[in-house]
Amino acid sequence: MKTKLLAASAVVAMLAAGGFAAHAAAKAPAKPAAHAAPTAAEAKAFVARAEEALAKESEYASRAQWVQNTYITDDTNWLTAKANAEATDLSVRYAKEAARFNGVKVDAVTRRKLELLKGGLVMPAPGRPGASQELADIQARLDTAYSTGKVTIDGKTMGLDDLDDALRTERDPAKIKAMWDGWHAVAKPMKGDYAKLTALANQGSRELGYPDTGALWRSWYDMPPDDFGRETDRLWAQVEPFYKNLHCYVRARLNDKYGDAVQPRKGPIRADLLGNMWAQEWGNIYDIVAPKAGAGLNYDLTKQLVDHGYDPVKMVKTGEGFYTSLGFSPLPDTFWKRSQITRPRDREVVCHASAWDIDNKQDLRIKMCTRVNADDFFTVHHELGHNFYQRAYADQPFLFKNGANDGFHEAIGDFVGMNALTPTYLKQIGLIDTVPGAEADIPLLLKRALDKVAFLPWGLLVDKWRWEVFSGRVTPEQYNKAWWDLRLKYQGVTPPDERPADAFDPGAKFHVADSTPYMRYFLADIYQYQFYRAACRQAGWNGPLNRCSVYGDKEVGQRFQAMLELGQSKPWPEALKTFTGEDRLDASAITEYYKALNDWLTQQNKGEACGW
Ligand code: X8Z
Ligand code: ZN
Repeated sequence: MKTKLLAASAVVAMLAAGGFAAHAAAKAPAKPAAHAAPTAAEAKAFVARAEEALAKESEYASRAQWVQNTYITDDTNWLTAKANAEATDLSVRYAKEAARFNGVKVDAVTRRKLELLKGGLVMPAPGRPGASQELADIQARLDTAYSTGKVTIDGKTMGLDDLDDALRTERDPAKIKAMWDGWHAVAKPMKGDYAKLTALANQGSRELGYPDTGALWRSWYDMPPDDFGRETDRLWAQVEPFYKNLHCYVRARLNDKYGDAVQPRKGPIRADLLGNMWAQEWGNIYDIVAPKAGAGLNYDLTKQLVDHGYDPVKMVKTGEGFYTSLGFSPLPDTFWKRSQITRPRDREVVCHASAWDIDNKQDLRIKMCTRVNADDFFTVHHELGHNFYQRAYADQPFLFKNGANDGFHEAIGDFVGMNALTPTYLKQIGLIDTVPGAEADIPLLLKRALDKVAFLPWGLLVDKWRWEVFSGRVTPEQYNKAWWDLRLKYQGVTPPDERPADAFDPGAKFHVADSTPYMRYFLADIYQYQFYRAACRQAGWNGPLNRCSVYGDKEVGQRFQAMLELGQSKPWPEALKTFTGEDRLDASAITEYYKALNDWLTQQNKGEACGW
């Protein structure tokens, strides 16, 4: 099962509170006294009980999940599903009991905690006996199918991490398509389970008073769920013209390289040609789209990492170094002993990167199948952001041990990663010899935009699709068509071929198979630029924004830490304000950062029929 408030553990997996073992009965919510109107004192006592029990369960489940994630077998799946089912039951019961205090006047902290308890599940099961176990079993099957999926290409068996690696550099359209088709075929058998899981979670959400699970997910942002939906559209409208400009430019360069038969000059882009399985980040095809005129980027970060003898542990140490330069304490020894930094040789694991806080205190870990390349260099900073956030809010009460919202949690490490990718910083740590001059600004911006601006429509559409699925507007027969309709509408991409009738392409993405909400990454893609703009202002930077790095700036670090320490104790606009002075999501931070690139793209696109 998934709960949000118990998610302090695995940040990507957003998994459960612990299953409860022998002493479960003692921790079950006390039965409400029949007919008595509840009092504020009872509410407070209830919250205290819930926090204590949920904290214990969270640790139990985290440990089970860690073992399962790093050693997938029938038995670890069984144990984890059992723990998750028990934890779902417990959380659902607390959510229902919290609703008993709806009309009761209580202090602000207790009210916030009650609201968090009511909405704290990600995939709630209905209360009937056996439902939570059924939900947990289905989830375990989907997770295993995804994480152990294999594709055979030219007699070679490849897992997703191998495919991912190959897609970075493969430039033969037929070979690319074979890998893309192969991976999407892995998702086909998931469709039936996915439909069952959706129905179960919807029943559970309705019992908690939400129209469907999508409405539950939209209720996490300190505003009415419908307003949140509109916020995402407002933000998209702010960045859409820039995305279309980037799309137009990239499509033309792909057409130059591959010709009309592979990538026409007009219409959508073939989704498999962008250097990433989901066309979510395009930085790997920088070589195809790099500006011709003038000097370009004079280094390739992947090559620099390899040439400087980096290994995965050194990448993580380097990431930690950025945080300590801001004044954060080094990671505990247990982090280095217990993390999974590379893929173990002889067993199946969940390779999708995640960060964990096992005991909600200091047992922090990452779980990655790190490779020495620029993407993973960034991902290391991303994951450590989760860990440093977890540690910063470790002194909060259990229900506030979380990000101000889930977008904040995803944005912390990305903000640090943005700094860590600046040439100034790379030179400071000896990864490059010279900082390229002003002539490299457009190339630098383009490289970043290929990853970060290309991501925006994708970050938006994954949950647009799920919201439709949960609401019932999209039925299982329409899953795949609705998926590609959204991919066309927002990303302007199309599959390399007509899709088979039984395809279930959304299942080819980790977060869909794993039921991890995705709008958080769209939000994070905006917050991180707000954080960055604010940090650079605080640091007194007045050069081009993309050249700013706050490495070593302890004052900025201190202010940043002050925001992180709040955890989820305050509505997110307050947390945002403490660091940036702003209290709204504002995509102007991203359009400002890329202004010079957008102007340049407009020039380059003269004569092209942009759009699709
Ligand atoms: O899932 C992740 C992180 C773990 S929280 C590696 N990300 C999204 C993805 O991979 O799809 C980071 C960027 C978006
Ligand atoms: Zn993350």
